[in-house]
Formats: sequence, structure tokens, C-alpha cells
Amino acid sequence: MTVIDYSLYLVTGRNLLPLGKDYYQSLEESLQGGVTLVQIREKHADTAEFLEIATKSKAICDKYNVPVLINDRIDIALAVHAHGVHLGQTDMSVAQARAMLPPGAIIGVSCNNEEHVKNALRDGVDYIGIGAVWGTKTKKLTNPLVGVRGVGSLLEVLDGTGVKGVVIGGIKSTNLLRTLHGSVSRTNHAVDGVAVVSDIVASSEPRHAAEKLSKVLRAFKADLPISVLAVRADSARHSIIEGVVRLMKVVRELNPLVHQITNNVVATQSANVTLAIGGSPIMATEPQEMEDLSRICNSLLINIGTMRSDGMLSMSRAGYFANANQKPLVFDPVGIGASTFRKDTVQELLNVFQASAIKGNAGELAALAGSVEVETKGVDSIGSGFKDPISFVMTLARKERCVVVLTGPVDYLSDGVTVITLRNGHEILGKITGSGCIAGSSVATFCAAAAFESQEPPNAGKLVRGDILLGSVAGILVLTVAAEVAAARSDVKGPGTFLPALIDELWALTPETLRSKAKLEIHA
Ligand code: 3NM
Ligand code: MG
Repeated sequence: MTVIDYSLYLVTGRNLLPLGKDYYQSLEESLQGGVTLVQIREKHADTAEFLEIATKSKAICDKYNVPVLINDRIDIALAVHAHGVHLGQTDMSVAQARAMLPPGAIIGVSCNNEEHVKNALRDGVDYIGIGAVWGTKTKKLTNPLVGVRGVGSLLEVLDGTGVKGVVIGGIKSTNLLRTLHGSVSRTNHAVDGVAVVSDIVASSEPRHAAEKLSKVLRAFKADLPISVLAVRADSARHSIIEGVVRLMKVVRELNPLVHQITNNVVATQSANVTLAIGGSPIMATEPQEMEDLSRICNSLLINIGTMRSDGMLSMSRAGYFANANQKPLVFDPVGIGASTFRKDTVQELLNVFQASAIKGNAGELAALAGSVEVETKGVDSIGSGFKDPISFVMTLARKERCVVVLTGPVDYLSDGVTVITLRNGHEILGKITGSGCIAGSSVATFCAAAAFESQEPPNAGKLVRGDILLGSVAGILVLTVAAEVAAARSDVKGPGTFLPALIDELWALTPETLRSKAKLEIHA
């Protein structure tokens, strides 16, 4: 029996070939580029034509020892001795197909929801195709998008069954790493492969297109559930504080460019805080320049504070390209619990980009997690917060597959493995607007530094380089320690004088002050 390698699964699409490109030539080049499995998909060919295409395609794939599956048509699969078939939800049943095909034939089924997956398991399929994960122009979709964040719960149904899972729909080299990173269940079940049509077929250099995808697939490490795990529970508190001190130096020496799409209440303040820390803010919002900016910027902050529907495009584009360029992305879902618009917007955005860190107060993170434990008033949370904030942040970090920063009188940070609590700050922070928002700017600035000092090569199979947990700790710690120093100054009479004092103290903060004042604890 052939062992199927599902990793780079090409689904053909002759109508997408670039002008002048021969179908068989394109197929052969894509095999040379590393395609591991081919499905011949012909939606409009007559039987004789389909048969001819399948016969010739199979001969080419045979040369490269790559198995061939036929979409929908059992008769064609039998006629060309294909390795199996791929069935849609409205095609022949698995049982009927199985009865006609030779023993050991591969049968895969398209699945869009949990019910589809359960049925496919009951029917004894070999693999499922989960889609569509992204929007696609290749096929008219009749089901809702699964979205990258929806893949995990479908994969979880496969746990322990040995049935393979691939994802399909709009997968490209620009979003592959983000797709792989996001498509992992809570039980750490990752996909076995990705099925691609246009990114390969529509390319004039399908070999190059396949190579690009193949390289990312090989580099990706599914056993890295969370972006960055360098800070371990057993590492000394001391080394984290020294790590923060080191990042302070990196920021001041390198002035990372921190792109911030934030709200109009705090934009000036956020830019000033970024400068005071040592970063370099850029507050651009034009959708058309997001791709260019993501190449030159060292990190991105997306804050939905005064979000309007016409701001969606710049946020989603900025986030998409931050992922594509492996830049840290800090997401601040301000006031997400306040309206359905905000909730829906956040879901939509998180389906496009993978945040490296999500920062919020108790109300915001409760709303994001779908928890009713904490109520909100406008953009503020009320009440004391979670009963068990440590396990809350840990669980949310695992679910969102990023670092979670829960701010409040005590700040809780987790990468899904370790939880760090910080007890610095001053209550006067609650009396100026946007103290949470500037924390986002600070975290984004230090995450830029963390990526900067990372020794990992860009093709190490991780969505973001550098220690995002350490960057997040630095962002919060520097801001809250400076706030303590500012609040204690005799010239600070209230919130009005506090804000400029805070900016000055951020500017002047020394490693000694940070070391002596940091109230940091590690929880395994
Ligand atoms: N099936 P591209 S999406 C054939 O959701 C197919 O079941 C889908 O093409 C599903 O890689 C799709 O060009 C097309 O987006 C995928
Ligand atoms: Mg079909």
C-alpha cells in the first residue's frame, strides 16, 4: 500500500493557468517543486476529455512517484488506476465509492463543520479536506468559511482516529505559516497537509511556487504550540528581569519602528510614549501602504478603540502582512464587550491575522474568551476580575495560540505554559485616558526589540521570531515602574501633571530603578 504524503496537496485547476502555460507542463513543474499528492479536479470536462487528462496526468505523476486522486468520478479513478478519489458533500456516498474501488483505495471527503467530520469518520474515510479556511475565487463556496481559527475544533474530532486532515481554500505562500500556526487543536493536533489550487496553478513558475510552499511546510514545527517559549517556569526570576534590562538597551540603541493603528483618543500619547521608551512610532492607517510598511516596521500594534467599519481594511491588511513578514503583532481589542460590532470585528480580524500577543483588561479578555465572569462598562471592566486569573490567561493563550496580557491592579501574562504576574503600577494610571492603550504601544515596542535580538533564522518555521513573552513582560514592567516613579514625584499633583511626568520617567528609567522596583513572580 502506498503511504500518502499529504503535506503539499495540489488540486488541479486548468482554467487558472496563466496565458500560454501548458497544463501538463505546469503539472510536471509543480511536481518538481515538491508537490506530494495530486487531485485531478475537472468540473466541466466531458467524460472522454476527463479520461484523457487523467490518463496523461497520472503518467506524469507516476514518474515522480506522486499518488493521484480523482475528484468525484469513481469511473475515471477506476479507469486510470488512480490511488483514490476525493468526494464532496453532494457526491456519491463513501460507502458506495468504497464498494466500487479496489481495496486500499484512498477516499477523502470535503468537510466544513463538525457534523461533516463525524459522518466522514463513521463512513471510514482516509482523510478529510477542511475548508474553506480563507476566501477563494477558485470555487464558488456554498458553506460558510471555516476560518483558520475554526480548523482546530474539527481536527480535534480526528484525535486518535488516524484519519488525516488537510486544509483548503485560499492558502498561499504569504499566509501558509499563519495557516499552519493557527490550524492546531487544543489537543495539539496539527494538519497533515495543505491543499492548494491557484497559488501553484496560476503561477507562471509553478515549480518555484511549490518550492516556496514546501519550504515553509518543512520548516514548520507543530510541536511549538505557542509562538515563543523561551521563558520557562524554571528560569530564574533574575534572568527575566535581566532580559527586560537587555531589551531596554536594545530599544534605545536600535529605535525600532513600531507601526500603530490605534484610536484617535490616544494616538498622540501612544506615539509620545513610544518615543520616550526609545522606539520610533509610525501611525499610518492607509490600507494601500500596509504591505510596504510591514516590510520596514519592526512590529505592529492594532488597537480597535475607535474602530469604524472603514478601518477594517487597513487593520486586516496590516495584520496579514505582519504575519507574512514574521513581525510581532500586538492586538488590543479595546471595549470588545461593549457592542456586537466590536465583537464581530474582532472575530473577523483574528480570522485574518495571528496576533503574537493579545492585551486587554479583565472585561475585554472575558468577552474575547466568551466568559461571563467579568462585566464591562463601556471600555472599562467592573468588579474584581477572574476567580482564577492564572488559569484563565494560560487557557486563553493556548486557545489563541499567542501570549496573553491581562492588565489590572495585578498584570497576568502567559504564553500558555508559564504565567508571570507583575504587581507594579499606580492607581493614578486609571485616571488618565488610554493607560491600557499606551501599555499596548509599550508591549509592541519591546516585542520589536525581542524580535530584533532573536538569533533564529527567518525560515525557522515560526510565525514570529524572538521571545514575545519577555517582550510583553518588558512592555508592562517598564511602563508600570515608570508610573510608580512618576506618581511619587512631588511635582505631580494629579492626572494632568502625571502624564508628562510619566513620559519623562519612561525616558529616564534606569536598569537600577527597574531592578529595585520590579515586583515579578513566575507561576509554572
Ligand atoms: N474546495 P485555492 S475551496 C477546491 O472549501 C476547493 O472545500 C474548497 O482553491 C472547499 O487554493 C477550493 O485557489 C478551492 O483557493 C481552493
Ligand atoms: Mg464534487
